[in-house]
Amino acid sequence: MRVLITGGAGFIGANFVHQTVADYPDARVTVLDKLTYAGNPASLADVTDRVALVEGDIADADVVDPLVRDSDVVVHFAAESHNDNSLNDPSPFVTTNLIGTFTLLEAVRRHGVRYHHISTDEVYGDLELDDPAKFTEQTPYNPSSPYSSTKAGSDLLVRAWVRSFGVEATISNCSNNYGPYQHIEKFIPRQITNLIDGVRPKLYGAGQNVRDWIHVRDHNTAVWRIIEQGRTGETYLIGADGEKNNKEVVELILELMGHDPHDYEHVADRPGHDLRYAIDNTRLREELGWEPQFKDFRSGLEDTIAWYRDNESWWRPQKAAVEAKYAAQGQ
Ligand code: NAD
Ligand code: TDX
Repeated sequence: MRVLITGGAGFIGANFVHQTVADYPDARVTVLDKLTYAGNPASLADVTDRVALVEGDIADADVVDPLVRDSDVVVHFAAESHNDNSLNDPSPFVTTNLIGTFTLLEAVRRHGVRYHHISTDEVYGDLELDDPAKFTEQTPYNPSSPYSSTKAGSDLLVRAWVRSFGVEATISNCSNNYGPYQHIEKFIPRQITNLIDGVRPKLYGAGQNVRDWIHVRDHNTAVWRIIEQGRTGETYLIGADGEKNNKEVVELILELMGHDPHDYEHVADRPGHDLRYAIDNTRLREELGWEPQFKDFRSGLEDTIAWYRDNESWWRPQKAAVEAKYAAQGQ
């Protein structure tokens, strides 16, 4: 099996590459990654004997076409992925998330290659804090930010290419991931690395916003399950019943790292900040028999903290620039 993984030098993609190499010894793995600020070849350093890393842009048809032609399945993770960045400069979000996905879809259409599209629960907008509802595959799209709107647009392109051209594709929309190799601009690794540096964690606004946390390895086992057993043209929501508000998460990180759980700061809120995400994973469980393995958030977080402590050389080069950018926006 020849697997093309876009964005394989990013957080979830790199974890997916590691899992693929471990679980599919016969797979021939190629990663296509532009190596933006979020892509780090060091995340693949221990699998270089099994993985071909091609540096290139998913929006460049000349790069994409031969790689897709020589693949049996394309798993598309590459994206501009950070909401805060999309508020400062939406332009690369449009190019990568929309034109990049379009370019891949045209290539899989030409060559008849199986395609799996990685997306987010943010395409559904947000829920009220006191609403018992969760997102399902039937929830109407209602994205809030430039990031989530370009992800929503990319999902709709996939649906149209399935219906109009018979492309063999599946889509998954997952909730917030945590685990090793996540860029330190994101909430959990930012707070862990702040504490390593003796800096207090930063909560946007009142910290009441709720995210539905899933360990990245559970996300990726679900993706493989969908690739192998999912129905063409279908969407599967991925989540592990991990709803927590941001204040709870920061308090737990502080406690696990040996600090007073209330020793954090409130900083400027994110404009348009989505209140709450929550996934109903019934379809994934009942149709595909998937179950999360990392059911204990506390121990998953402990392992993640240990990873950032043990891998300072991986994140240290980025830390000063990330914090300078946040400081400039009062965060
Ligand atoms: P990330 O920002 O850590 O990694 C993105 C990767 O894509 C990087 O390696 C980057 O270099 C690469 N890339 C960016 N633009 C590219 C381009 N034009 N051509 C080729 N490569 C390019 O992102 P992530 O958190 O790993 O997210 C991966 C995917 O999962 C995204 O599609 C994201 O929307 C989705 N997702 C993420 C989460 C989450 O919690 N992080 C949750 C649900 C869905
Ligand atoms: O310093 C911070 N303080 C803070 O309170 C940061 C960086 C974030 N936050 C809040 C904002 C969110 O409510 O924490 C929550 C999580 O923030 P992010 O890590 O930026 O994630 P989010 O915006 O929820 O989006 C993530 O999950 C869905 C990923 O970045 C997306 O790619 C994915 O689609």
